[in-house]
Amino acid sequence: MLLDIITKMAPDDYVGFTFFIGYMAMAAAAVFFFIERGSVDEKWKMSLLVSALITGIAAVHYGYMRDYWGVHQESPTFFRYVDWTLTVPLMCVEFYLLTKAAGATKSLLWKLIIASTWMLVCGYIGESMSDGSTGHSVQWGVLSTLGYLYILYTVWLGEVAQLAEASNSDAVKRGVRTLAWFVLVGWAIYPIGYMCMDGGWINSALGWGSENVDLWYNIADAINKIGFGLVVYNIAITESKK
Ligand SMILES: *C/C=C(C)/C=C/C=C(C)/C=C/C1=C(C)CCCC1(C)C
Repeated sequence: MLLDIITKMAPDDYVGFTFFIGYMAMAAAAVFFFIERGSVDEKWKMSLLVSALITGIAAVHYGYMRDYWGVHQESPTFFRYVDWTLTVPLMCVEFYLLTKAAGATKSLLWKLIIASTWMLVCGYIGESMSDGSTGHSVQWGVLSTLGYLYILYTVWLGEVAQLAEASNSDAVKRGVRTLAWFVLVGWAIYPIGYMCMDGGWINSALGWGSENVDLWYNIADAINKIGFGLVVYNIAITESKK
């Protein structure tokens, strides 16, 4: 099956290509973060383990998505959302772990997890039950965005930002600010992909077809999962050298 996909992949199947690259990059990152746990202090090992889990879970799903795309040439929406539903809450865990020493509570963690799950469930309904109409796509897109805005607020101005500011570590302060940029810029790429589906605003206004959905999602995942993990890694290494 896999051999078939490789030998038959069209040279201009750039979406298929990003699934291949995404798979390898996520797998390599997972191995890297896991091994590097050995280079940081005890209290940072959990953060690196979570980075390894995020990229590791993504690698497994990219394996499935690559094959699904190869066979059907269609968006692997189901695997995509299963992956996100596991990995985005884990990114919330990273924010919690980074600000825990400064007083982050479990309730903060749960609020972030609930907001991210809301965001993804609404997005899934928007995509998987799409009837190709703009009404459906916009309605669920807007509902999903409420969850996104809540997370954005929390990491830029709300509890996460305040705790990071109150922490006595420059690495944590700067690191959390960098991660907040990922949420603002990196995560904003996903709605672009979403709006490329049939009935989506970009699809209707600019004529970008639904094949672009996966291209945007794959680019965004590489930035947000590997880049995000590297920022966490950088904080851990800097703090461990003290
Ligand atoms: C590793 C995966 C990550 C960081 C995925 C993040 C996904 C989002 C921020 C998705 C957001 C969406 C909206 C804000 C509105 C339209 C529907 C979504 C789900 C694409």
